[in-house]
Amino acid sequence: MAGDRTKRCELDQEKYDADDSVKIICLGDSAVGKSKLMERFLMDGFQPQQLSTYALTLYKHTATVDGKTILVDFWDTAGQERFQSMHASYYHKAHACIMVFDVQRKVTYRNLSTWYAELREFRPEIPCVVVANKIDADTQVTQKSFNFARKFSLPLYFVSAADGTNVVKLFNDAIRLAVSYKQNSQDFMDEVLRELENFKLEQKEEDAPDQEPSSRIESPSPT
Ligand SMILES: Nc1nc2c(ncn2[C@@H]2O[C@H](COP(=O)(O)OP(=O)(O)OP(=O)(O)O)[C@@H](O)[C@H]2O)c(=O)[nH]1
Ligand SMILES: [Mg+2]
Repeated sequence: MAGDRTKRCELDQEKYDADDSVKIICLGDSAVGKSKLMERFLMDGFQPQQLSTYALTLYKHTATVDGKTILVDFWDTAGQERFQSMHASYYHKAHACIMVFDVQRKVTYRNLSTWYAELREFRPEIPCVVVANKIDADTQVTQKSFNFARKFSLPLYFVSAADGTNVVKLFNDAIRLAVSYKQNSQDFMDEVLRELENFKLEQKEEDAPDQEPSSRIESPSPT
């Protein structure tokens, strides 16, 4: 039971409305190295064994951006086909996206367009970065040009979770992009959601005419 409560609390997405909290999601095919990149950034470690992510893992991180403490939740999902396409709540309130492919497997690069289309369906405006992972296995690949990133004007990072190349830079840039998106968000969907929330609040007030206005919008006091 306590476990259930913790889970609900962890997945409570209202916290992402607070100024100091951002949500960054990770997308890409299975085995491109999404989880290993997270582990490299957060634990500065790399265990080569393959343990495919089951559905969803949340990684928590605290960062300092322009002197301000920011709580970052990284959402890491399974790239396996049996989990595609993802539930809308994975994208809900995300402030940035890290999209990964494996430089050794062309199909994972080709599939970026499918991941990107789904991302844009739910989050039309959030910053997205493209990540070419596993460059330790083929350093020549950094000389290649990858049109996908250019076509959509997305930043491209050549990284390696195995030896750590560019991993810290990638994640720090993604955090900065998420924070700046949050501060300047013009996202149409965000505005629609805000409008809907205000509308619901107004409706509630109309439905409860006997109560004092202040008591209607207060949160329940902690017990
Ligand atoms: N050589 C090399 N291997 C890597 C690198 N990053 C990940 N791998 C290997 O690739 C495999 C898959 O890595 P994961 O991080 O589990 O991949 P994932 O994208 O999280 O996969 P799913 O959870 O199934 O979606 C593992 O065997 C890792 O050891 C890298 O930078 N270089
Ligand atoms: Mg994984």
